[in-house]
Amino acid sequence: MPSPKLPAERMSLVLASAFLLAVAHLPIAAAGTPVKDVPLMTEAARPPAILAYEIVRSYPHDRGAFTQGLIFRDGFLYESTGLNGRSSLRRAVLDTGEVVQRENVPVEYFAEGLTDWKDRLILLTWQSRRGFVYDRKTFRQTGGFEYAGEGWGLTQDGRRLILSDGSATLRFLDPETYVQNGTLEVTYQGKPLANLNELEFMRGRILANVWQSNSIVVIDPATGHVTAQIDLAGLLGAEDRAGGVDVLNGIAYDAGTDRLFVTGKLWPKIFELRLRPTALLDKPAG
Ligand SMILES: [Ca+2]
Repeated sequence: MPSPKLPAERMSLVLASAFLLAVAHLPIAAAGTPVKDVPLMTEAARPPAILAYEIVRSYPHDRGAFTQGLIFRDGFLYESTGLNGRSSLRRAVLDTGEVVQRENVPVEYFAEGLTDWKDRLILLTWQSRRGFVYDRKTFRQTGGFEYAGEGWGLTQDGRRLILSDGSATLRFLDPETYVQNGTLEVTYQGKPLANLNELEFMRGRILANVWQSNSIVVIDPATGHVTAQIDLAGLLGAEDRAGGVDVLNGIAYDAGTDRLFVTGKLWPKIFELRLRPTALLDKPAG
């Protein structure tokens, strides 16, 4: 008479049988191997990772600047400011905040996003459907172009201009002809994310302010998915808010030194931030 099996052995037999049954019911991939690691949710619906930040330094910023666009090139900050009658294009010294060059935008225009392409600066306007092109050194206007709808934020990825218009859809424009040649719908946990505002291309990702929020979102340019988020609600202290400030807006990246700068409309400071973990910002493989 065989000795009765111990409960543990019985259990392992039961588990082994259950496992075999389960395997038998797994969907079979084309190659004949069972599909493994079925995700609990789709990639699009996955909550974005939270990037932590630390303030490396802060720099002075003109409290009268209603910041709409911000970039860092050749050691200077270039900034566009909005509001009718107060719209301008500026070159500023980072360390002191001193505006060393300025071109006012005609009063009928409300300036918006700003980026560069080669030796040009390209400026959007809010509802005039008109872009302005300037020589980056002299600030002399060298051209212009028309586009449909509104203009909010502007950046470029080395191949295309990327424009936001307050909706969840980013538009790609040819940087030589300014003709639209593509779009990208931005989604946050699978749902369209509207109010995308100032933009910056950084390490293969699109960073975007979201109007009236204290967060910057990190967008995968291949899918439009928001893969990470930086919560900056605590960035500006109470003493800096005194006197009146508007929303967080303005992102500039210096690729040469891997430095990230952020500010807001009418903010007295520009902050240099260090993000963690930076691997989340790296260009996806492939
Ligand atoms: Ca920017």
